[in-house]
Amino acid sequence: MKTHTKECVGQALSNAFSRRRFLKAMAASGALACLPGALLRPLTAEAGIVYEGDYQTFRNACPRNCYDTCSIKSYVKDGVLQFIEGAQESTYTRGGLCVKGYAYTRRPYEPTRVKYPMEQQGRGSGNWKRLSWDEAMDKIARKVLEMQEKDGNLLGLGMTKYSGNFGITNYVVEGMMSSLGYTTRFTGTPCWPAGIDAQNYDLGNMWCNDPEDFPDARYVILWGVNPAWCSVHSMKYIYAARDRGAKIVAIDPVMTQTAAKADEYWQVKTSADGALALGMARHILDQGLVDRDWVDNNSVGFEEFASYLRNNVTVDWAAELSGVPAERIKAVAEEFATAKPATIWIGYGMQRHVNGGATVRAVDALVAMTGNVGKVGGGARYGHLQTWGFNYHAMLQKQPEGAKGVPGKTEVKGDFHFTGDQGEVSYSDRILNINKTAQEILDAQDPPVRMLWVSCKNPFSQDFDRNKMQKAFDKLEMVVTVDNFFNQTVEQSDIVLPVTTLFEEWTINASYWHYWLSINEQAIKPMYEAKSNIEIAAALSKKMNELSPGSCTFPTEVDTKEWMVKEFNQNIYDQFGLESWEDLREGPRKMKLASSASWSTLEFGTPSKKYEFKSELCAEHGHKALPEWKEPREPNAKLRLLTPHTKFAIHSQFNNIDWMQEFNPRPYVYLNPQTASERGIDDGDTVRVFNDLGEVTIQAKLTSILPADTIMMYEAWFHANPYNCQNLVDDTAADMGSYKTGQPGVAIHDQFADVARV
Ligand SMILES: Nc1nc2c(c(=O)[nH]1)N[C@H]1C(S)=C(S)[C@@H](COP(=O)(O)OP(=O)(O)OC[C@H]3O[C@@H](n4cnc5c(=O)[nH]c(N)nc54)[C@H](O)[C@@H]3O)O[C@H]1N2
Ligand SMILES: Nc1nc2c(c(=O)[nH]1)N[C@H]1C(S)=C(S)[C@@H](COP(=O)(O)OP(=O)(O)OC[C@H]3O[C@@H](n4cnc5c(=O)[nH]c(N)nc54)[C@H](O)[C@@H]3O)O[C@H]1N2
Ligand code: SF4
Ligand SMILES: [Mo]
Repeated sequence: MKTHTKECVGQALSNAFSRRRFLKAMAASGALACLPGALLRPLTAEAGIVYEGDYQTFRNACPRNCYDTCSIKSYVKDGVLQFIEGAQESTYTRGGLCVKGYAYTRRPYEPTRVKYPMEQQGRGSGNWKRLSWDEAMDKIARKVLEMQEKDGNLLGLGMTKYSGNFGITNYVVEGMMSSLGYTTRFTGTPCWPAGIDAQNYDLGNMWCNDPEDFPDARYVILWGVNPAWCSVHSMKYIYAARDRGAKIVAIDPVMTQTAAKADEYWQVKTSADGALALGMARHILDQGLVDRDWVDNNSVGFEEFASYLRNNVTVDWAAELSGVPAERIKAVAEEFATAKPATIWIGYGMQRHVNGGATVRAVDALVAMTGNVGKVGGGARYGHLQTWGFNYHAMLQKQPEGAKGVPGKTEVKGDFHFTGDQGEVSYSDRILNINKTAQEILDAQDPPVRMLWVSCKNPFSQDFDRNKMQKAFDKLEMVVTVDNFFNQTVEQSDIVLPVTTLFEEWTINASYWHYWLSINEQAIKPMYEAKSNIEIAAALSKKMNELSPGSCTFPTEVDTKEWMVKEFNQNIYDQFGLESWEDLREGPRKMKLASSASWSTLEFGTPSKKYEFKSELCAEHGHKALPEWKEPREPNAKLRLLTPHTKFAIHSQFNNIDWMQEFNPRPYVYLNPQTASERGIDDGDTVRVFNDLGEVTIQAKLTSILPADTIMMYEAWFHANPYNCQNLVDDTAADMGSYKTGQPGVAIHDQFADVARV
């Protein structure tokens, strides 16, 4: 505390000041409001410290798993973060953040933050006792050594980490595990794996156009994506496309805010998009609107695809399955095929289905058969990892001499397998599926998962089947969670360790959507006793080596900034035209793109080097070679349940912060008035949403944005509120994902439930 006197005194002031700014910015122009630059005095620099008037300024970046990965400029006075704005230098961020982003000023100072290492007397009791760092590390290290002693290896130590903070240095959590030995890792991703595999089969990689070239499109289909909430900065490009004459079509079972802005909206039946895409493809074929030139020169398997369409697909069939009128399917198919360039933004929501990968392949095919792949303003846009070629030094740590694990080398499945493969090894980690975390913990034997290390991850809120997760946690002998807040997983942990917020550490942030790179400078000192994930690894190593010399290879003294610098390499410098990483202190940089179009050379990454309408590799992996229709999941309750992402939170983050609660104080289940009246439910009634897995008691909100067969709750964590949609969401796998991410995706939107008045 001593070192933070100034911050703490400044805190009340700071927050009163910046809260007013926050509300003003919100009021000014919605989500993209930016702060008035005229208030700021000119820039002066001394000894690497940048001042604007009385404020010291810093470069930061939003590290959440958001398309936008905003570049942030932060203003600090007397060691206190006063306010932030979107960086002006990035044409993508263009000076503005989202409603959540503006609340960042509050995050370091939020009163409910985890401030010290603490131990809970009985999981779920809320009876927390403060520990010193030394005491916390001692308890953890002794447990690690006990497992090593008992099992002869560390496979009893499990680690789960995902998208709490995607700063490159946070891969240190994996590195810390490797430095202890061969451990159990939960791998895979709930975000986008089915679509990644689909794009790999079709194109040979996942690679999207620069979103800043949307204005060049003459036709834009937003398919199962909600950028008005999930990628707010992309909307300006979509509006720009429309201003230049493009038509915008949105396809979603929910009339989202994105759909509300479109020129045409299709309320597709959930999980029926594959049929819709194939119906459009059949009509394009029948009308002779296939781009023969493109297809002949750049693809394989089109004739087989065409004959599949002729024999199995009709527009009427597609209309019946999807609920979209046949004449609209025909009209939009014709418009799409003739407007050049035309593009489709394929959302992640659409592929979280048992047929999600097959659906993405059918949508890719529409873009390819109309010759729109490789074109500026065109493309089947899904995501990319072009700007992520860092050293992953923090991640690639060496196991201690003599460490044992799973015999043999792990078959490295997919590009996302981050276990620090060290070349010739006789042992490897035990790999479990992150999308079935609860089941995997329940099933793991010899040894069982005894201890779980949770970092940048909130399994109780974000993983699937909460009742099963509770049973799984009951099996664990020790749970350590590293977090900023006392979230629902911390509630079920034995020890919590306080971690820095983005303003308190150094890191680097890249995007999976746009092509900008940002540095994240330390702008304020760590609050209370928070440490960065790198410092936590060093502290653990120190204790491990004290108790048992040689038991951990991680350095015991670290400097987070130096570790950030170690992540850069010449390729990154060349890619972004940087002399040194320090150039990023002047502002974010954009990759030097040969073209804004992905695949502009039309040399694809597939085995044939062409676009593959027919993929033998896909067939080898147990799917259809062609992008055929795949049946959806059988309903197991009366209504379909959707739990998509909300405007006011990223998963379990933001919404717990007091400022955000002013915007979004409570959760609701949303239902169509007809669904409600059939059940005698009025707006505002307390209802029970239930299925075989569990139930949620919640207030009802009636809305006509949903069809009558669907109910919806947004995934989110409300501080001091037991709400959790995972009581109702199971861990059924999506069809694809194993090829590139090592694990299949998860059918988050193939869920069913019913609702009744309490
Ligand atoms: N029902 C349903 N479930 C879903 C989804 C859905 O649509 N519906 N979406 C899925 C998707 S796409 C995703 S990406 C996942 C996301 O799920 P998670 O990966 O769990 O992501 P978050 O909830 O954003 O963050 C997890 C935790 O990281 C913490 N954190 C933040 N910064 C740091 C840091 O610097 N260090 C450490 N150690 N911790 C930090 C946060 O406080 C938070 O408690 O959820 C999935 N689950
Ligand atoms: N505000 C905010 N922004 C975010 C996030 C957040 O939680 N909040 N999360 C970030 C992360 S981790 C991710 S993965 C992305 C996700 O970004 P998006 O993919 O845009 O968001 P989702 O809510 O996952 O799903 C998008 C839409 O898919 C629809 N959908 C579901 N099933 C189907 C279907 O069968 N067919 C069709 N056509 N549509 C369907 C849903 O109704 C939803 O409107 O956003 C990122 N940005
Ligand atoms: S959540 Fe997304 S839009 Fe908001 S500040 Fe972060 S990166 Fe930007
Ligand atoms: Mo995600």
